Amino acid sequence: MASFKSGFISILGRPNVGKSTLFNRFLGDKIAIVAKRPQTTRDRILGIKNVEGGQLIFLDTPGIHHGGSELNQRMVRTAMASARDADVLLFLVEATSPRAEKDREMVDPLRTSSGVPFLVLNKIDLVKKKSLLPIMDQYQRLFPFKEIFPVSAVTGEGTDILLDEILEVLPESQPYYPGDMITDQTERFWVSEIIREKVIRECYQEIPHSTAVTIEAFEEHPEKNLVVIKGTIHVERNSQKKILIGRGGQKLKKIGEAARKEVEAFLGTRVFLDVWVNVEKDWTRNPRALDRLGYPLALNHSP
Ligand SMILES: Nc1nc2c(ncn2[C@@H]2O[C@H](COP(=O)(O)OP(=O)(O)OP(=O)(O)O)[C@@H](O)[C@H]2O)c(=O)[nH]1
Ligand SMILES: [Mg+2]
Repeated sequence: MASFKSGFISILGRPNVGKSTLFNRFLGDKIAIVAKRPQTTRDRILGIKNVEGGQLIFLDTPGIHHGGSELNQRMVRTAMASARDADVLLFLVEATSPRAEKDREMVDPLRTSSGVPFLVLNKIDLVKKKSLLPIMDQYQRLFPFKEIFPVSAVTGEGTDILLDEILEVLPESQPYYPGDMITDQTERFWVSEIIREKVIRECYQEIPHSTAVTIEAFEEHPEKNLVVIKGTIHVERNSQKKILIGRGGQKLKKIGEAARKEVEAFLGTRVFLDVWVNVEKDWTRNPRALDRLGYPLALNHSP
């Protein structure tokens, strides 16, 4: 009988390099939220891809960065934890702004993991092909990557080759998850992320990293082809609440509508989405508030 392969592939790198975009590309679905802005992903997001002869379990992670708040530190810890036991590590960098020297400490999590390290040079759709070789050379000197893959997560260029090589190096193993499962995140969590994405897209200038979203109710009414969802956007200060709501409630309405449309398309039902705003003073610095709002200390990802 042909052997079966399965394992965990952790996607790591600085904020905004395209980790979540690549993750979604592999999974063929928008499982993780994406934004033009850095520090969008805050959790370890798991996505399962079944192919002939294998099951690939991708872990999208928060961008590795230095930041002051407890939230920032927990995000980075989450990323590090997902590297620890991974079988393959995809270290993502942008071909548009290579900085091998500055990435010296970024590759630290690769040193302490037994996973096979691949360098993924993303966003090659934005640069001339001839600029790639010197960048690959710089990174090869920085760390003994097993291989380097130039890709574009947006166009898909190079991603099939990368997928084949990942499967190649995965260990022989039974699948970890049932064949019909695509993620371990709940619909509730996904909806909270979609709302947070719309907030980032609408209000990043004014409220860059101060929002969290919780879902208080998620009631399914199949007989009416309807799901009723109640969510709360938490901000750190009163002034932020005002910005988020906007004049005459316009901004919050826009955020709610954009989120509702996407959730409706995803769930395939009508959705009634009720979104509130709450001030949770300085929550990004408060360990107890972080626990409550969905950002506990990093756990291991193993099933
Ligand atoms: N042109 C181009 N843009 C890309 C590519 N990959 C990602 N992007 C864009 O880069 C931005 C950041 O993408 P994300 O996938 O959110 O990046 P991330 O690494 O997950 O960011 P964090 O979660 O904040 O760490 C988005 O605007 C993407 O559309 C690519 O291959 N080419
Ligand atoms: Mg991300």
